[in-house]
Amino acid sequence: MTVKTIATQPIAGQKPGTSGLRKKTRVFMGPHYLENFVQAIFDVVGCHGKTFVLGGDGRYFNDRAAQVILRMAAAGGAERVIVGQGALLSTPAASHLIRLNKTDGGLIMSASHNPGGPDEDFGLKFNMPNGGPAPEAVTEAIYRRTTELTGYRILEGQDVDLSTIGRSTLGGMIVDVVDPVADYAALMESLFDFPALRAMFAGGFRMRMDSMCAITGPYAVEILENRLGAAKGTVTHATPLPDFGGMHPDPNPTWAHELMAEMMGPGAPDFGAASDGDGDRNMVVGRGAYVSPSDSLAVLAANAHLAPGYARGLAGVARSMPTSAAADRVAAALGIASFETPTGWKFFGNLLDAGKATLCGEESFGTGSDHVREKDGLWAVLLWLNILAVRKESVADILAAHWAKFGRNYYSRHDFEAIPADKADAMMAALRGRLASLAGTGVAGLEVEAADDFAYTDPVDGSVSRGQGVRVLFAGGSRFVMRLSGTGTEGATLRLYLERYVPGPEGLAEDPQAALAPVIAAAHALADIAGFTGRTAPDVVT
Ligand code: VG1
Ligand code: CO
Repeated sequence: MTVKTIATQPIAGQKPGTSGLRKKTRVFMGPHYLENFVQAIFDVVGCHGKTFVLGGDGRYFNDRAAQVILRMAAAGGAERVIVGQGALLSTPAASHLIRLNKTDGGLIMSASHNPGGPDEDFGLKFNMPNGGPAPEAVTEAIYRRTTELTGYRILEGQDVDLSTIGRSTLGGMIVDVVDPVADYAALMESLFDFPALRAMFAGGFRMRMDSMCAITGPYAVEILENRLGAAKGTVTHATPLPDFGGMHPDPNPTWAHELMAEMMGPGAPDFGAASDGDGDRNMVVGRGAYVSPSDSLAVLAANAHLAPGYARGLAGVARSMPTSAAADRVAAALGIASFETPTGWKFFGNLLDAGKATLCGEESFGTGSDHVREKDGLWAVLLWLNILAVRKESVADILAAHWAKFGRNYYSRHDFEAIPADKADAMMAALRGRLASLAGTGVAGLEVEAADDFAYTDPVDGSVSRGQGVRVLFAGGSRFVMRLSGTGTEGATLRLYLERYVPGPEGLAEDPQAALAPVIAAAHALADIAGFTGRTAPDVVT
């Protein structure tokens, strides 16, 4: 087999966002697009003699992209690539395989919660030897490399059979096709009390897990139904499909509406959950009780010690800046450190590696721990189940008790999607321009206490990330945050994050949108969202 060098030119816009490079699938399928980006990754992280993990969430083009990446890895002299059978791996399972096999990193094919299909989205990201998403310095270097490429190297050869578990070679490179589920399931079994969970299911506990036709299907069936004895059919939409069956695999009340309807309806099971395209997000719902992701992180932090893997307690808790401060209150009560990072899991990596944080979470339905270096949807579901098995209370009761003890951080995120990018940029620029003069002024009946553009200094390596979101803090502790999404592929998505703290004991059972109404009004007035974008109401409320 011969290695060919194909002449190419830089392709504009190959800049990784919050989590890897995401574009329309047809863009990724365009001439040299995938190849250029993969070559830039290998040029930056090195390829010769290295071992990588490769897998994706099964979306359209996943199988073809895997074959291209394998041929390019072989051309670059990689020693070995470990591939999930069928080129499938959930993001947390890929993170685990990278760590377990002490590899040099991994390539994960996914656009995560974005829809899939020929007319939807595809994505690719590189994860480091620690199993976590490449930090900004590395993604920046990859981007710079895409702007100067003149060629890429690829092996001429046939497709590798990825449907059969076992070892083969491609040129001089070893290809190990592995069961995508087995090692991950073993890791979960090492963290959680599987006998107690089996007993709970055997005792009649009922659950619904909506895998949204995405990657967690096989994982959830194996763990929940096969190993824990949940009733057959507990996992719905369990077969990963190239277009996710037309579903939008984003586990929130809007897109997981089937699950929501069942959980809020008569005869609801005890517990419900959903996960996203690549399996790193989770939504958790009790019977008649939706759990906001920020509250979920706080409840998990307060109760993690009930699971064997966390029985020794937590070193610290980290959350992204727009995530509510509910977890901070738990950390303070536990006497452990809390950290506030920019949006995106790559910012948790150093804290986890340094042993400063054990649990991390984002308001965007992401929770995880130091067991891998990604957020992990099924892990969060299993930790909740473990807590339920020990406490033997309903989700609603656990939430109510949590708020009674810590007070409640009412929280909501409003997304305004597909705004023309220039309008969104103008709005953010205008708001940023006014930040310095906002403190002390009044808006819609609230008084601004402080306003800034969030900057983060990594406590481990000292790297600084600026411009991570505008935050406006009001007297009394309410706040809103505004930033533009870094994962979208069409126009700009404005994310407006809203929070209001109520200490209790009164006022803990309000509807979040009603409780947040003053903050919502202030945000609209201050940023003039309607004036800049023409939008008066969000597309998605979570
Ligand atoms: C969104 C979320 C962020 C998350 C990221 C990747 O980013 O807000 O919290 O880390 O998606 O999640 P953005 O830039 O669009 O706000 V996933 O499950 O899409 O890998
Ligand atoms: Co995801």
